[in-house]
Amino acid sequence: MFTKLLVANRGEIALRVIRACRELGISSVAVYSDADATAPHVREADEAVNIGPAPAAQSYLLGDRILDAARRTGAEAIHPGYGFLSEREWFARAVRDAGLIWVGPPAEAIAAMGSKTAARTLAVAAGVPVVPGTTTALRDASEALEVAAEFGFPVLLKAAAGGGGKGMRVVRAAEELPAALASAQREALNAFGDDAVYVEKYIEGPRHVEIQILGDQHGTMLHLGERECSVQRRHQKMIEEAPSVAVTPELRARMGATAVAAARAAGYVNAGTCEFLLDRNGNYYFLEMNTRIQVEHPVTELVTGIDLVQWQIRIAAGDRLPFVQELIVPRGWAMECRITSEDFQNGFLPSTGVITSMHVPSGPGVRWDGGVEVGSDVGLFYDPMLAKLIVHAATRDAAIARMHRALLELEIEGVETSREFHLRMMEDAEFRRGDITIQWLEAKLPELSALLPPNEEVRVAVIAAALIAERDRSSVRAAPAAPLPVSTSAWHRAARIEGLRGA
Ligand code: MV4
Repeated sequence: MFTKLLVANRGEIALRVIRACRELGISSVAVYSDADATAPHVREADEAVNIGPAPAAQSYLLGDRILDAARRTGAEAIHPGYGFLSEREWFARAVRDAGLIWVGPPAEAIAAMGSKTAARTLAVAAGVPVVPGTTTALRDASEALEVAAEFGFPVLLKAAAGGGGKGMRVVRAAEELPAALASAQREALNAFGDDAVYVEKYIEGPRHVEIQILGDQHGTMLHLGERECSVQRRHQKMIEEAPSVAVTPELRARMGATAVAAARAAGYVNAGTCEFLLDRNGNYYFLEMNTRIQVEHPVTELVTGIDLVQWQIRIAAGDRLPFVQELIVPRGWAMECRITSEDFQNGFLPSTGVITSMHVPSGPGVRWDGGVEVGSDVGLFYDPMLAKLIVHAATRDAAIARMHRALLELEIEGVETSREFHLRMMEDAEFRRGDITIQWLEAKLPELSALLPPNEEVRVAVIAAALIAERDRSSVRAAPAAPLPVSTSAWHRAARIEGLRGA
Protein backbone atom coordinates (compact mmCIF):
# COMPACT_ATOMS: atom_id res chain seq x y z
CA MET A 1 0.00 0.00 0.00
CA PHE A 2 1.22 3.48 -0.80
CA THR A 3 1.54 6.01 2.02
CA LYS A 4 0.42 9.34 0.55
CA LEU A 5 -2.48 10.17 -1.77
CA LEU A 6 -3.44 13.46 -3.44
CA VAL A 7 -7.14 14.29 -3.72
CA ALA A 8 -7.78 16.18 -6.97
CA ASN A 9 -11.16 17.54 -5.95
CA ARG A 10 -13.01 19.74 -3.46
CA GLY A 11 -16.18 19.75 -1.34
CA GLU A 12 -17.85 16.71 0.10
CA ILE A 13 -16.13 14.15 -2.16
CA ALA A 14 -12.68 15.46 -1.21
CA LEU A 15 -13.62 15.01 2.46
CA ARG A 16 -15.00 11.54 1.69
CA VAL A 17 -11.67 10.49 0.15
CA ILE A 18 -9.63 12.08 2.97
CA ARG A 19 -11.69 10.11 5.51
CA ALA A 20 -11.06 6.87 3.62
CA CYS A 21 -7.32 7.65 3.58
CA ARG A 22 -7.27 8.26 7.31
CA GLU A 23 -9.02 4.97 7.98
CA LEU A 24 -6.49 3.16 5.78
CA GLY A 25 -3.51 4.88 7.41
CA ILE A 26 -2.62 6.83 4.27
CA SER A 27 -1.74 10.51 4.53
CA SER A 28 -3.69 12.89 2.30
CA VAL A 29 -2.82 15.94 0.22
CA ALA A 30 -5.57 18.43 -0.65
CA VAL A 31 -5.43 20.84 -3.56
CA TYR A 32 -7.42 24.05 -3.47
CA SER A 33 -8.24 27.17 -5.41
CA ASP A 34 -8.01 30.68 -3.95
CA ALA A 35 -11.76 30.50 -3.23
CA ASP A 36 -11.25 27.36 -1.13
CA ALA A 37 -8.29 28.47 1.04
CA THR A 38 -10.31 27.96 4.23
CA ALA A 39 -12.52 25.11 2.96
CA PRO A 40 -13.05 22.04 5.17
CA HIS A 41 -11.20 19.69 2.79
CA VAL A 42 -8.07 21.86 3.07
CA ARG A 43 -8.16 21.77 6.85
CA GLU A 44 -8.92 18.06 7.14
CA ALA A 45 -6.15 16.89 4.80
CA ASP A 46 -2.65 16.34 6.17
CA GLU A 47 -1.18 18.79 3.63
CA ALA A 48 -2.64 21.22 1.11
CA VAL A 49 -1.38 22.90 -2.05
CA ASN A 50 -2.84 25.99 -3.72
CA ILE A 51 -3.33 25.34 -7.43
CA GLY A 52 -4.70 28.66 -8.68
CA PRO A 53 -7.60 31.10 -8.95
CA ALA A 54 -11.23 30.30 -8.21
CA PRO A 55 -12.47 29.38 -11.72
CA ALA A 56 -12.13 25.60 -12.15
CA ALA A 57 -10.53 26.11 -15.57
CA GLN A 58 -7.65 27.88 -13.78
CA SER A 59 -7.32 25.40 -10.88
CA TYR A 60 -9.16 22.08 -10.46
CA LEU A 61 -9.11 21.39 -14.21
CA LEU A 62 -5.37 22.02 -14.64
CA GLY A 63 -3.76 18.59 -14.78
CA ASP A 64 -0.20 19.95 -14.78
CA ARG A 65 -0.72 21.95 -11.59
CA ILE A 66 -2.12 18.88 -9.89
CA LEU A 67 0.75 16.68 -11.05
CA ASP A 68 3.17 19.38 -9.81
CA ALA A 69 1.45 19.36 -6.42
CA ALA A 70 1.83 15.56 -6.27
CA ARG A 71 5.53 15.79 -7.14
CA ARG A 72 6.21 18.54 -4.59
CA THR A 73 4.47 16.69 -1.75
CA GLY A 74 5.68 13.23 -2.66
CA ALA A 75 2.16 11.87 -3.17
CA GLU A 76 2.25 8.44 -4.83
CA ALA A 77 -1.38 8.24 -5.95
CA ILE A 78 -4.14 10.57 -7.19
CA HIS A 79 -7.87 10.17 -6.51
CA PRO A 80 -9.93 12.37 -8.86
CA GLY A 81 -13.35 12.15 -7.12
CA TYR A 82 -16.21 12.90 -9.55
CA GLY A 83 -16.53 15.71 -12.08
CA PHE A 84 -13.44 17.85 -12.85
CA LEU A 85 -10.70 15.56 -14.27
CA SER A 86 -12.22 12.24 -13.19
CA GLU A 87 -13.24 11.05 -16.66
CA ARG A 88 -10.55 12.70 -18.76
CA GLU A 89 -8.62 9.97 -20.49
CA TRP A 90 -5.61 12.27 -21.02
CA PHE A 91 -5.32 12.96 -17.31
CA ALA A 92 -5.52 9.29 -16.29
CA ARG A 93 -2.73 8.70 -18.84
CA ALA A 94 -0.66 11.67 -17.60
CA VAL A 95 -0.89 10.41 -14.02
CA ARG A 96 0.33 6.97 -15.11
CA ASP A 97 3.08 8.49 -17.32
CA ALA A 98 4.27 10.53 -14.32
CA GLY A 99 4.85 7.25 -12.50
CA LEU A 100 1.91 7.80 -10.15
CA ILE A 101 -1.00 5.53 -9.29
CA TRP A 102 -4.38 6.55 -10.72
CA VAL A 103 -7.23 5.66 -8.35
CA GLY A 104 -9.65 4.89 -11.15
CA PRO A 105 -10.09 2.80 -14.27
CA PRO A 106 -7.36 2.47 -16.95
CA ALA A 107 -7.25 5.38 -19.43
CA GLU A 108 -8.21 2.87 -22.15
CA ALA A 109 -11.43 1.95 -20.32
CA ILE A 110 -12.33 5.64 -19.90
CA ALA A 111 -11.79 6.08 -23.65
CA ALA A 112 -13.80 2.96 -24.53
CA MET A 113 -16.82 4.25 -22.63
CA GLY A 114 -16.34 7.95 -23.42
CA SER A 115 -17.78 7.76 -26.91
CA LYS A 116 -21.42 6.68 -26.70
CA THR A 117 -21.37 5.01 -30.12
CA ALA A 118 -18.14 3.14 -29.25
CA ALA A 119 -19.70 2.06 -25.94
CA ARG A 120 -22.80 0.82 -27.80
CA THR A 121 -20.68 -1.13 -30.26
CA LEU A 122 -18.72 -2.67 -27.40
CA ALA A 123 -21.95 -3.51 -25.53
CA VAL A 124 -23.54 -5.15 -28.56
CA ALA A 125 -20.41 -7.26 -29.10
CA ALA A 126 -20.57 -8.38 -25.45
CA GLY A 127 -24.23 -9.41 -25.76
CA VAL A 128 -25.40 -6.50 -23.59
CA PRO A 129 -28.93 -5.31 -24.46
CA VAL A 130 -29.00 -1.75 -25.84
CA VAL A 131 -31.91 0.30 -27.15
CA PRO A 132 -32.56 -0.55 -30.83
CA GLY A 133 -30.83 1.98 -33.06
CA THR A 134 -27.56 2.71 -34.85
CA THR A 135 -24.06 2.24 -33.47
CA THR A 136 -22.48 4.68 -35.90
CA ALA A 137 -23.06 8.36 -36.64
CA LEU A 138 -25.82 9.22 -39.11
CA ARG A 139 -24.66 10.45 -42.52
CA ASP A 140 -27.77 12.48 -43.22
CA ALA A 141 -31.51 12.82 -42.61
CA SER A 142 -32.40 10.18 -45.19
CA GLU A 143 -30.36 7.55 -43.32
CA ALA A 144 -32.04 8.69 -40.09
CA LEU A 145 -35.45 8.27 -41.74
CA GLU A 146 -34.59 4.75 -42.88
CA VAL A 147 -33.58 3.74 -39.35
CA ALA A 148 -36.68 5.41 -37.85
CA ALA A 149 -38.89 3.56 -40.35
CA GLU A 150 -37.34 0.30 -39.16
CA PHE A 151 -37.99 0.86 -35.42
CA GLY A 152 -40.97 3.20 -35.60
CA PHE A 153 -41.46 6.66 -34.08
CA PRO A 154 -40.79 8.20 -31.63
CA VAL A 155 -37.00 8.09 -31.97
CA LEU A 156 -34.28 9.87 -30.03
CA LEU A 157 -31.30 11.60 -31.65
CA LYS A 158 -28.19 11.53 -29.46
CA ALA A 159 -24.71 13.04 -29.68
CA ALA A 160 -22.01 10.36 -30.00
CA ALA A 161 -19.67 12.42 -27.80
CA GLY A 162 -22.55 13.24 -25.45
CA GLY A 163 -23.83 12.35 -22.06
CA GLY A 164 -25.96 14.33 -19.70
CA GLY A 165 -28.64 14.93 -22.30
CA LYS A 166 -26.83 17.51 -24.47
CA GLY A 167 -27.53 17.20 -28.17
CA MET A 168 -30.58 14.98 -27.57
CA ARG A 169 -33.82 15.41 -29.54
CA VAL A 170 -37.03 13.41 -29.36
CA VAL A 171 -38.59 13.08 -32.82
CA ARG A 172 -42.21 11.98 -33.00
CA ALA A 173 -42.86 12.15 -36.74
CA ALA A 174 -40.89 11.84 -39.98
CA GLU A 175 -41.42 15.43 -41.05
CA GLU A 176 -39.75 16.72 -37.85
CA LEU A 177 -36.62 14.64 -38.39
CA PRO A 178 -34.47 16.76 -40.76
CA ALA A 179 -34.72 19.92 -38.63
CA ALA A 180 -34.20 17.99 -35.39
CA LEU A 181 -31.10 16.30 -36.81
CA ALA A 182 -29.63 19.63 -37.91
CA SER A 183 -30.19 21.23 -34.50
CA ALA A 184 -28.87 18.17 -32.60
CA GLN A 185 -25.72 18.25 -34.76
CA ARG A 186 -25.28 21.97 -34.15
CA GLU A 187 -25.69 21.56 -30.37
CA ALA A 188 -23.32 18.56 -30.32
CA LEU A 189 -20.67 20.51 -32.25
CA ASN A 190 -20.96 23.43 -29.84
CA ALA A 191 -20.89 21.31 -26.71
CA PHE A 192 -18.33 18.62 -27.67
CA GLY A 193 -16.57 19.86 -30.81
CA ASP A 194 -18.00 16.79 -32.58
CA ASP A 195 -21.24 16.83 -34.57
CA ALA A 196 -21.67 13.04 -34.75
CA VAL A 197 -25.28 12.12 -33.93
CA TYR A 198 -26.88 8.67 -33.91
CA VAL A 199 -30.44 7.48 -33.43
CA GLU A 200 -32.26 5.17 -31.00
CA LYS A 201 -35.84 4.15 -30.46
CA TYR A 202 -37.24 6.48 -27.79
CA ILE A 203 -38.25 4.60 -24.63
CA GLU A 204 -41.28 6.27 -23.04
CA GLY A 205 -41.64 6.57 -19.26
CA PRO A 206 -38.70 4.42 -18.11
CA ARG A 207 -36.85 4.40 -14.82
CA HIS A 208 -33.15 5.20 -14.52
CA VAL A 209 -31.57 2.25 -12.75
CA GLU A 210 -27.81 1.88 -12.49
CA ILE A 211 -25.58 -0.98 -11.36
CA GLN A 212 -22.46 -0.43 -9.25
CA ILE A 213 -19.38 -2.36 -10.40
CA LEU A 214 -16.17 -3.10 -8.55
CA GLY A 215 -13.30 -4.85 -10.31
CA ASP A 216 -9.78 -5.58 -9.08
CA GLN A 217 -6.51 -5.90 -11.02
CA HIS A 218 -6.59 -9.69 -10.75
CA GLY A 219 -9.69 -10.42 -12.80
CA THR A 220 -12.42 -10.31 -10.14
CA MET A 221 -15.40 -8.24 -11.31
CA LEU A 222 -18.37 -7.89 -8.98
CA HIS A 223 -21.64 -5.98 -9.08
CA LEU A 224 -23.05 -4.38 -5.92
CA GLY A 225 -26.66 -4.18 -7.01
CA GLU A 226 -28.68 -1.25 -8.27
CA ARG A 227 -29.48 2.33 -7.44
CA GLU A 228 -32.79 3.90 -8.43
CA CYS A 229 -32.09 7.41 -9.74
CA SER A 230 -35.30 8.34 -11.56
CA VAL A 231 -36.06 11.41 -9.41
CA GLN A 232 -34.16 13.95 -11.50
CA ARG A 233 -34.64 17.35 -13.03
CA ARG A 234 -32.78 18.43 -16.16
CA HIS A 235 -30.41 15.46 -15.75
CA GLN A 236 -29.63 16.52 -12.17
CA LYS A 237 -30.51 13.73 -9.78
CA MET A 238 -32.28 14.94 -6.62
CA ILE A 239 -32.98 11.68 -4.74
CA GLU A 240 -31.33 8.27 -5.09
CA GLU A 241 -32.09 5.01 -3.35
CA ALA A 242 -30.93 1.43 -3.07
CA PRO A 243 -32.44 -0.97 -3.81
CA SER A 244 -35.11 -0.05 -6.42
CA VAL A 245 -38.78 -0.91 -5.91
CA ALA A 246 -38.79 -2.08 -9.54
CA VAL A 247 -35.97 -4.61 -9.21
CA THR A 248 -36.57 -8.17 -7.99
CA PRO A 249 -33.68 -10.41 -6.86
CA GLU A 250 -33.98 -12.21 -10.21
CA LEU A 251 -33.82 -8.98 -12.24
CA ARG A 252 -30.92 -7.75 -10.05
CA ALA A 253 -28.95 -10.88 -10.88
CA ARG A 254 -29.59 -10.46 -14.63
CA MET A 255 -28.83 -6.73 -14.72
CA GLY A 256 -25.78 -7.31 -12.54
CA ALA A 257 -24.44 -10.01 -14.86
CA THR A 258 -25.06 -7.66 -17.81
CA ALA A 259 -23.15 -4.84 -16.12
CA VAL A 260 -20.26 -7.18 -15.31
CA ALA A 261 -20.16 -8.28 -18.97
CA ALA A 262 -20.09 -4.65 -20.16
CA ALA A 263 -17.33 -3.76 -17.69
CA ARG A 264 -15.25 -6.79 -18.67
CA ALA A 265 -15.61 -5.92 -22.35
CA ALA A 266 -14.16 -2.47 -21.60
CA GLY A 267 -11.22 -3.92 -19.65
CA TYR A 268 -12.57 -2.21 -16.58
CA VAL A 269 -10.81 -2.03 -13.21
CA ASN A 270 -11.90 -0.13 -10.05
CA ALA A 271 -15.35 1.33 -9.26
CA GLY A 272 -17.72 2.13 -12.12
CA THR A 273 -21.41 2.32 -12.88
CA CYS A 274 -23.50 0.97 -15.75
CA GLU A 275 -26.59 3.09 -16.46
CA PHE A 276 -29.75 1.40 -17.70
CA LEU A 277 -33.23 2.40 -18.71
CA LEU A 278 -35.79 0.02 -17.20
CA ASP A 279 -39.16 0.07 -18.93
CA ARG A 280 -42.60 -0.72 -17.52
CA ASN A 281 -42.39 -4.32 -18.76
CA GLY A 282 -39.13 -5.04 -16.95
CA ASN A 283 -37.01 -4.74 -20.11
CA TYR A 284 -33.68 -3.04 -19.51
CA TYR A 285 -31.27 -1.34 -21.90
CA PHE A 286 -27.66 -0.37 -21.33
CA LEU A 287 -27.15 3.39 -21.83
CA GLU A 288 -23.60 4.23 -20.81
CA MET A 289 -20.93 3.54 -18.22
CA ASN A 290 -19.72 6.16 -15.76
CA THR A 291 -16.02 5.58 -15.23
CA ARG A 292 -15.74 7.24 -11.80
CA ILE A 293 -17.04 7.09 -8.25
CA GLN A 294 -20.50 8.67 -8.33
CA VAL A 295 -22.18 11.22 -6.09
CA GLU A 296 -24.77 8.64 -5.00
CA HIS A 297 -22.29 5.88 -4.04
CA PRO A 298 -23.23 6.04 -0.30
CA VAL A 299 -26.62 4.35 -0.75
CA THR A 300 -24.83 1.30 -2.15
CA GLU A 301 -22.31 1.42 0.71
CA LEU A 302 -25.11 1.41 3.27
CA VAL A 303 -27.05 -1.55 1.85
CA THR A 304 -23.99 -3.68 1.03
CA GLY A 305 -21.70 -2.71 3.92
CA ILE A 306 -18.86 -2.29 1.42
CA ASP A 307 -16.81 0.91 1.64
CA LEU A 308 -16.50 1.83 -2.04
CA VAL A 309 -13.93 4.59 -1.63
CA GLN A 310 -11.65 2.46 0.55
CA TRP A 311 -11.90 -0.31 -2.02
CA GLN A 312 -11.10 2.10 -4.86
CA ILE A 313 -7.85 2.89 -3.06
CA ARG A 314 -7.07 -0.73 -2.14
CA ILE A 315 -7.76 -1.90 -5.71
CA ALA A 316 -5.42 0.79 -7.06
CA ALA A 317 -2.76 -0.48 -4.63
CA GLY A 318 -3.20 -4.01 -6.01
CA ASP A 319 -5.35 -5.59 -3.30
CA ARG A 320 -7.72 -8.42 -4.19
CA LEU A 321 -11.48 -8.14 -3.67
CA PRO A 322 -12.37 -10.71 -0.98
CA PHE A 323 -16.13 -10.76 -1.64
CA VAL A 324 -18.29 -13.52 -3.11
CA GLN A 325 -20.93 -12.30 -5.59
CA GLU A 326 -23.71 -14.50 -4.19
CA LEU A 327 -23.21 -13.04 -0.70
CA ILE A 328 -23.56 -9.42 -1.82
CA VAL A 329 -27.25 -8.88 -1.06
CA PRO A 330 -28.83 -5.50 -0.26
CA ARG A 331 -29.84 -5.24 3.42
CA GLY A 332 -32.59 -2.79 4.28
CA TRP A 333 -33.15 0.45 2.37
CA ALA A 334 -30.96 3.50 1.84
CA MET A 335 -31.96 6.89 0.47
CA GLU A 336 -30.00 10.03 -0.38
CA CYS A 337 -31.13 13.63 -0.78
CA ARG A 338 -28.77 16.03 -2.52
CA ILE A 339 -28.94 19.19 -0.45
CA THR A 340 -28.24 22.00 -2.89
CA SER A 341 -28.07 25.78 -2.59
CA GLU A 342 -31.03 26.21 -4.91
CA ASP A 343 -34.29 28.04 -4.42
CA PHE A 344 -36.89 25.55 -5.56
CA GLN A 345 -39.67 28.11 -5.28
CA ASN A 346 -37.85 30.16 -7.93
CA GLY A 347 -37.17 27.56 -10.58
CA PHE A 348 -34.18 26.13 -8.69
CA LEU A 349 -32.28 29.39 -9.05
CA PRO A 350 -28.80 29.02 -7.50
CA SER A 351 -28.62 30.85 -4.18
CA THR A 352 -25.37 32.42 -2.93
CA GLY A 353 -24.16 33.77 0.39
CA VAL A 354 -22.29 32.90 3.57
CA ILE A 355 -23.65 30.08 5.73
CA THR A 356 -24.42 31.83 9.00
CA SER A 357 -25.80 28.93 10.95
CA MET A 358 -26.12 25.21 10.39
CA HIS A 359 -27.55 22.30 12.34
CA VAL A 360 -26.69 18.92 10.89
CA PRO A 361 -29.06 15.96 11.42
CA SER A 362 -27.80 12.93 13.30
CA GLY A 363 -29.22 10.00 15.25
CA PRO A 364 -29.97 6.43 14.17
CA GLY A 365 -29.28 5.57 10.54
CA VAL A 366 -28.30 9.08 9.46
CA ARG A 367 -25.18 9.97 7.48
CA TRP A 368 -24.14 13.47 6.43
CA ASP A 369 -21.55 13.76 3.65
CA GLY A 370 -21.10 17.52 3.62
CA GLY A 371 -18.64 19.96 2.15
CA VAL A 372 -19.61 23.17 3.92
CA GLU A 373 -19.70 24.60 7.45
CA VAL A 374 -20.68 27.83 9.19
CA GLY A 375 -18.69 30.59 7.49
CA SER A 376 -18.52 28.84 4.10
CA ASP A 377 -19.04 31.26 1.22
CA VAL A 378 -21.36 29.60 -1.28
CA GLY A 379 -20.63 31.20 -4.64
CA LEU A 380 -21.21 30.38 -8.27
CA PHE A 381 -17.79 28.97 -9.13
CA TYR A 382 -18.66 25.36 -8.33
CA ASP A 383 -21.54 22.91 -8.16
CA PRO A 384 -24.48 23.96 -5.94
CA MET A 385 -24.47 20.68 -4.01
CA LEU A 386 -23.68 21.53 -0.38
CA ALA A 387 -24.04 18.08 1.12
CA LYS A 388 -25.72 14.72 0.84
CA LEU A 389 -28.11 13.57 3.52
CA ILE A 390 -28.23 9.78 3.51
CA VAL A 391 -30.34 7.45 5.65
CA HIS A 392 -30.50 3.70 6.13
CA ALA A 393 -33.43 1.78 7.65
CA ALA A 394 -35.02 -1.66 7.52
CA THR A 395 -37.65 -0.87 4.88
CA ARG A 396 -38.38 1.81 2.29
CA ASP A 397 -41.22 3.24 4.40
CA ALA A 398 -38.91 3.43 7.42
CA ALA A 399 -36.19 5.07 5.30
CA ILE A 400 -38.66 7.72 4.10
CA ALA A 401 -39.80 8.39 7.68
CA ARG A 402 -36.18 8.62 8.79
CA MET A 403 -35.29 10.98 5.93
CA HIS A 404 -38.28 13.16 6.77
CA ARG A 405 -37.21 13.27 10.43
CA ALA A 406 -33.60 14.09 9.47
CA LEU A 407 -34.72 16.87 7.10
CA LEU A 408 -36.75 18.37 9.95
CA GLU A 409 -33.57 18.45 12.05
CA LEU A 410 -31.60 20.11 9.26
CA GLU A 411 -31.16 23.85 9.39
CA ILE A 412 -29.00 25.87 7.05
CA GLU A 413 -29.21 29.64 7.16
CA GLY A 414 -27.57 32.17 4.87
CA VAL A 415 -28.48 30.50 1.58
CA GLU A 416 -31.67 29.00 0.24
CA THR A 417 -31.51 25.22 0.12
CA SER A 418 -33.47 22.31 -1.30
CA ARG A 419 -34.56 21.17 2.21
CA GLU A 420 -38.16 22.23 1.74
CA PHE A 421 -38.30 20.53 -1.66
CA HIS A 422 -37.02 17.29 -0.18
CA LEU A 423 -39.50 17.46 2.72
CA ARG A 424 -42.33 17.80 0.21
CA MET A 425 -40.99 14.81 -1.69
CA MET A 426 -40.98 12.63 1.43
CA GLU A 427 -44.61 13.63 2.01
CA ASP A 428 -45.72 12.95 -1.57
CA ALA A 429 -48.07 9.99 -2.07
CA GLU A 430 -46.67 8.98 -5.49
CA PHE A 431 -43.09 9.13 -4.29
CA ARG A 432 -44.02 7.12 -1.21
CA ARG A 433 -45.50 4.44 -3.47
CA GLY A 434 -42.29 4.44 -5.51
CA ASP A 435 -44.40 5.31 -8.51
CA ILE A 436 -41.69 7.27 -10.35
CA THR A 437 -40.08 7.54 -13.78
CA ILE A 438 -37.45 9.86 -15.26
CA GLN A 439 -40.20 12.27 -16.33
CA TRP A 440 -42.06 12.20 -13.04
CA LEU A 441 -40.37 15.03 -11.14
CA GLU A 442 -40.56 17.63 -13.89
CA ALA A 443 -44.28 16.93 -14.30
CA LYS A 444 -44.74 17.04 -10.51
CA LEU A 445 -42.97 20.34 -9.83
CA PRO A 446 -45.88 22.75 -10.41
CA GLU A 447 -47.96 20.81 -7.88
CA LEU A 448 -45.10 20.70 -5.36
CA SER A 449 -44.50 24.44 -5.53
CA ALA A 450 -48.21 25.17 -5.23
CA LEU A 451 -48.19 23.40 -1.87
CA LEU A 452 -45.99 26.11 -0.39
CA PRO A 453 -47.43 29.14 1.36
CA PRO A 454 -47.25 32.25 -0.80
CA ASN A 455 -44.53 34.78 0.14
CA GLU A 456 -47.07 37.20 1.58
CA GLU A 457 -48.25 34.61 4.06
CA VAL A 458 -44.66 33.91 5.14
CA ARG A 459 -44.04 37.60 5.70
CA VAL A 460 -47.11 37.85 7.92
CA ALA A 461 -45.96 34.76 9.80
CA VAL A 462 -42.53 36.28 10.39
CA ILE A 463 -44.02 39.43 11.86
CA ALA A 464 -46.41 37.47 14.05
CA ALA A 465 -43.64 35.18 15.27
CA ALA A 466 -41.45 38.17 16.08
CA LEU A 467 -44.25 39.81 18.05
CA ILE A 468 -44.95 36.65 20.04
CA ALA A 469 -41.27 36.21 20.84
CA GLU A 470 -40.92 39.80 21.93
CA ARG A 471 -43.96 39.54 24.17
CA ASP A 472 -42.65 36.38 25.84
CA ARG A 473 -39.19 37.86 26.30
CA SER A 474 -40.29 41.15 27.77
CA SER A 475 -42.93 39.70 30.03
CA VAL A 476 -41.40 39.32 33.52
CA ARG A 477 -43.84 36.67 34.59
CA ALA A 478 -43.79 34.75 31.36
CA ALA A 479 -43.65 31.04 32.00
CA PRO A 480 -40.87 29.19 30.15
CA ALA A 481 -42.04 28.76 26.61
CA ALA A 482 -43.48 25.35 25.82
CA PRO A 483 -41.39 23.49 23.26
CA LEU A 484 -42.67 23.93 19.76
CA PRO A 485 -44.21 20.84 18.23
CA VAL A 486 -42.18 19.31 15.43
CA SER A 487 -43.71 20.86 12.38
CA THR A 488 -42.84 22.12 8.96
CA SER A 489 -45.31 24.96 9.12
CA ALA A 490 -44.34 28.23 7.55
CA TRP A 491 -44.76 29.92 10.95
CA HIS A 492 -42.29 27.64 12.67
CA ARG A 493 -39.79 28.00 9.85
CA ALA A 494 -40.19 31.74 9.70
CA ALA A 495 -39.60 32.02 13.45
CA ARG A 496 -36.45 29.96 13.17
CA ILE A 497 -35.14 31.94 10.24
CA GLU A 498 -35.62 35.07 12.32
CA GLY A 499 -33.56 33.49 15.11
CA LEU A 500 -36.53 33.14 17.44
CA ARG A 501 -35.72 29.56 18.44
CA GLY A 502 -36.63 30.20 22.08
CA ALA A 503 -39.98 31.72 21.15
C1 MV4 B 1 -32.80 7.70 -23.59
C2 MV4 B 1 -34.10 7.99 -23.10
C3 MV4 B 1 -35.16 7.36 -23.72
N1 MV4 B 1 -34.95 6.53 -24.77
N2 MV4 B 1 -32.65 6.86 -24.63
C4 MV4 B 1 -30.48 10.98 -20.99
C5 MV4 B 1 -29.02 11.25 -20.89
C6 MV4 B 1 -28.33 10.07 -21.42
N3 MV4 B 1 -27.56 9.46 -20.38
C7 MV4 B 1 -29.38 9.15 -21.94
N4 MV4 B 1 -30.65 9.73 -21.63
C8 MV4 B 1 -31.82 9.16 -22.05
N5 MV4 B 1 -31.71 8.27 -23.06
C9 MV4 B 1 -33.71 6.32 -25.20
N6 MV4 B 1 -33.52 5.52 -26.26
C10 MV4 B 1 -34.22 8.87 -22.03
C11 MV4 B 1 -33.07 9.48 -21.51
C12 MV4 B 1 -33.28 10.39 -20.42
C13 MV4 B 1 -32.79 10.14 -19.15
C14 MV4 B 1 -32.04 9.01 -18.84
C15 MV4 B 1 -31.55 8.80 -17.57
C16 MV4 B 1 -31.84 9.71 -16.56
C17 MV4 B 1 -32.57 10.82 -16.84
C18 MV4 B 1 -33.06 11.05 -18.12
C19 MV4 B 1 -33.82 12.18 -18.36
C20 MV4 B 1 -34.29 12.43 -19.62
C21 MV4 B 1 -34.02 11.52 -20.64
